[in-house]
Amino acid sequence: MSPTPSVSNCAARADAGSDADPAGPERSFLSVLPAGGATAVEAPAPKRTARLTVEDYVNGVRAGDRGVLARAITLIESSSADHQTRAQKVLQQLLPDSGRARRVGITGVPGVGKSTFIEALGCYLCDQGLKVAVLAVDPTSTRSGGSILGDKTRMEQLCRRPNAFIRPSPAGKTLGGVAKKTRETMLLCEAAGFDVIAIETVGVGQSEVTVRSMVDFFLLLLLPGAGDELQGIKKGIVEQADALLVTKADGENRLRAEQARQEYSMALHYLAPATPGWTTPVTLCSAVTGEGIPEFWQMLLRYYQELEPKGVITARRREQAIQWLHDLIREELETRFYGHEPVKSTRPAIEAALLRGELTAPQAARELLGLADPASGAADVVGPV
Ligand SMILES: Nc1nc2c(ncn2[C@@H]2O[C@H](COP(=O)(O)OP(=O)(O)O)[C@@H](O)[C@H]2O)c(=O)[nH]1
Ligand SMILES: [Mg+2]
Repeated sequence: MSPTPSVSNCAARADAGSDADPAGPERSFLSVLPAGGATAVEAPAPKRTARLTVEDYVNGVRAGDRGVLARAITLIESSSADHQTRAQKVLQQLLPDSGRARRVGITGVPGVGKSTFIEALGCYLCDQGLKVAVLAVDPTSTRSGGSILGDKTRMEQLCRRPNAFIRPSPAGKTLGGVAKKTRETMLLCEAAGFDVIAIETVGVGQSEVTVRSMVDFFLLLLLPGAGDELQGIKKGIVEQADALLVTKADGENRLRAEQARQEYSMALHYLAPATPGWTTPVTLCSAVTGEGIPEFWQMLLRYYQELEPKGVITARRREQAIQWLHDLIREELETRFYGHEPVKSTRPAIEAALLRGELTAPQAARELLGLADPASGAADVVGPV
C-alpha cells in the first residue's frame, strides 16, 4: 500500500500493530483528509498533526472526526505500553457513547463476494444518510497481506463516501489479539456516531467464530450451486447464521442461485435458529444488479424491531462481554505462562520426554504448570508414584 493514501477514508494500516507513534504514520492521511468529506485536497493544518492528548482523542471521536478516529484506532493497535495506557483512557471515556450501532458480521468462503456485498450495502446505506464503518478480522493477514489490499481496491466506491469509514484489520500474531483490537475499534466507531458496523471475516478458520462473538447479526454468504458449496462450508457455520444470502444471483447464475436458495431453505428446516425467536431467512442478492440489497436492510431492521423489545440483543451483548473478558484472561495467562523463564527453559526437555514416551501429555502438562506455579501440585508427577 502506498504510504501516502489518496483522498479517501480508507485508513492506513502500514503502521498497524507496530510501536509507531500514532501521530506519525497517520500524518499524511490527515493532511489530505477533507474535513467535510468533500473531494478537495486541503493544505495540512499543523495543529492536527500534533500529538493528541487523551482529551483531543475523546473530543475528536465524539465529534465524528474520521481523522481523529483513525488515529485513535492506531493508538489502540499500538503495542507500546505508553500508547496502550493512553488508549485505555480514551476507551474508558468513550465507553458511555458506544453501543448504539447495529453490529453485523459477514462471513463466507473467500471469493463469495463479501467485500463486494459490503460495499454495495454500504453505499446504499450512505445514500439513506446513515454512517457505515467497515472492519475486517483477518487472523491470517500476517501471511496473506495481499487479500486486504484486494478488498480495499474493491471498496473504492464506498471509500469516497463521506459517511463511510473503512478499516482493515491489523496484522496480528494471535487471533485473540486481532479480535481485541477489532472489538475496541468497533467501540470507537460507535462513539464516533456510526449507525452500522459491518465486520468482514477475511481469513479462514477461527475468524467466523470470533466475528460471531462480537456482532448482533451474523450473515453467511453462499455461492450459487449449493451441492458443492454445502461441503465447502465449515460444519456449524450455517447453524450460527441469522441469514443466508446466495450471492451473484445475476446473469446465467440467476437460476442456479434460486435453486441454491431453495436447497438451503430446506436444509434449514432441520436446524435450530441461531437466535431464539428469529427464523433464519434465505435470500438472493447481486451486487451487480443491486437485487437483494434494500431487502437485506429491511430484514435487518425487522430483526432489531422484533428482537430488541424481547431483550434478545441485550442478552447477547452481555454474554459476549463476559466471553470477551474470559478470552482476554485466557490469552494473558497463556502469554505469561509460556514467557515464564523456568517454563521456557524446561519446555524442550519435557516435550522431548513426551515424544520418547517417558511422560504422558497430562504428566508433561502438570510438570510445566508446576514450574509456573509450584503450589499447583506437580509433586505427585515428579515424585514417586
Ligand atoms: N456477477 C457477480 N460477481 C460478483 C458479485 N459479488 C462479487 N462478485 C465478484 O466475485 C469476486 C470476489 O468478490 P469479493 O467481494 O472480493 O469476495 P470476498 O473474498 O468474499 O470478499 C470479485 O471478482 C467480484 O467482482 C455479484 O453479485 N455478481
Ligand atoms: Mg473480501
